[in-house]
Order: sequence, then structure tokens, then C-alpha cells
Amino acid sequence: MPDQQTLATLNNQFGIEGQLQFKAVGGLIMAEVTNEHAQATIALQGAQVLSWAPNGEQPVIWLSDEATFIADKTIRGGIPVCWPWFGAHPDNNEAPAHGFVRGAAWDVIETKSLDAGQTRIVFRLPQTEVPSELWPHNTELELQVTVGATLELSLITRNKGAEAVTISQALHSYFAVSDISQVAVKGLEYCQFIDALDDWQRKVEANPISIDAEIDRIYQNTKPACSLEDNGWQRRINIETTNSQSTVVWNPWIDKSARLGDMGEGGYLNMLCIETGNIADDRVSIAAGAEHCLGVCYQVWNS
Ligand code: TA6
Repeated sequence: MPDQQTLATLNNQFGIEGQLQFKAVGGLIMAEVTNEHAQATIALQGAQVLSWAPNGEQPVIWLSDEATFIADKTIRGGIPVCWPWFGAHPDNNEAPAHGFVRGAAWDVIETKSLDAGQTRIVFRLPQTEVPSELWPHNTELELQVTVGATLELSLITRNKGAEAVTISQALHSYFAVSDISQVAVKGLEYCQFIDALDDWQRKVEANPISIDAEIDRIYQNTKPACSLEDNGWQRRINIETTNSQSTVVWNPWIDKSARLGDMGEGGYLNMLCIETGNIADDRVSIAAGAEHCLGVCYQVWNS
């Protein structure tokens, strides 16, 4: 249980009357946003958005019914931040999948009520949460989240060191869907993809993507926009990206869900991951003193 002192300090320093407050949920601290446009919840662990719903809309971000809120344990659902490597570590199979920041305790460094009624929260990864044996580099990592009728995330890596660093990363977004058989992903046609379920073979996408089995693909050379069409909820989620040319599409389906153990009963039927990142050919090298900003903006259109 987070201590009351921490919660009181957070609410005094960063709370916004009637718009943003910090609460304890299980063993974690959450930032709860309610503004004229939308509602959202963000865990300080991993700076992980757990929910976002524009007012009057079905939830856009999916969270497992069996998600746990325990310190150092990853949360199933929301928008986990994968950094500074995506997937398995390139040469250390003891290292955690998807990097070490999604289980880390991030600091809140700024909150703001914006003129048009959105709420901005800025998180920074404390250096004390960086395992130097896994990441011996002097970098600074920040996530800016803007909650409104759209949801905007900017993941900023600053290289404070004297040498270039290379990262792979992703905003591993779990989207809520009416029914997986009713959705399609558009905008990745003609892109090459790496099929993680078929020996990492490279293939080319010929059509909008519909899902009727486990899927785990890393699309490359992707354009700065794609969309999730949901016929069941009669809506389209537009995904606009910045400084990203790789998109992952993932659904664990039945067997993998059982192996994961925290997807919830039939959870795979109501979620689809569309992850914006810099992965494989699209890894980024950041020069000494430079920074990289991976951005994404989600908007709902009703059809
Ligand atoms: O992004 C897709 C993926 O890399 C899948 O291979 C699957 O493992 C998924 O991430 C979830 O990973 P996690 O470590 O959260 O269980």
C-alpha cells in the first residue's frame, strides 16, 4: 500500500482541483484524470496509461479484468512503455522482455490544465530505477501524456552521454474492441512485416488486417497513420505517429492467453494491440547530446 505521505505530497504538488488527483489502487499509485473531454487513469509504475475514454465513448484503451496492481509486476493492458529494447534483449536472455521501465516507479515532474481543457502530465524515469548493469548509458527518459478528446503520448529519450546510444522501443497500446471478429486494421497494406509466429520470416501485407487467430507481426516502413475500424461499435480509431516507422499488431488468441495467465476469460476477444515503435530496421541511434521523440495521437471517429 503506497504511503499516505507520498499521496498527500503528490496531490499537493501536482493535483489539479476537479481534474487530476492521485489515488492508491492495490500496491500502486494512480493519476486519475477527469476533464471536460475525457477520463483517464495512469499508473506511476511504468508511466502506464491504463484507461482512456472520451466522454460519451466506449473505452478506447483495454485493461485485463485480471490485471494486477503490484509493485514491480507488469500490468496486463493499457499502454506499457517498452524501452530501451523491444521484445527479448539482443544478447542477454536474463534481461526482462520489453526493457526495464514498465516495472519501474516513475516520477511526476509536471502537471498542467491546458487552455482547451485537456490535462497534461509529464513523467520522468528516475536514474535510481536504471539498472546500470543492463543499461550503462547516461540517458534521460520522459513521457508526456495529454488527455483530451484525443490522447497524445510523447516518449522522449535524451542522450546525456559522450557516445551515441541505440535503442528499440514501443508504446505497446492495447485497444478495446467490440468483438475481435468485427475489426480491421487499415493503413499497413503493402508494408513488409516480420512474422514472429513464423520463424521471423519477412512477408508483405496485401490487405487490411482482420484477426481470426494468434497474430504477432512487426510491420516495417510504416506510414505516419493507420486506423482500427470497429464495425461492432461503429467507430474508427485513428492512430497518428511521429518519428516511427514500425508498428506491431498482436493478439495472443486462446493458447497464448492461457500461457500468459492474466488475460482474463475471453479477454483476447475484446482487445487488439497496435503498437507504435522503433523496432528492428527502425531502431534509432541517438547521438551524444541529442534526443529522440516517439509520438502517437489517438482520435475516435464515429461512423
Ligand atoms: O508486442 C507483441 C509482443 O512482443 C508479443 O510477442 C507478446 O509477447 C506481447 O508482446 C506481450 O509481452 P508481455 O511481455 O507483456 O507478456
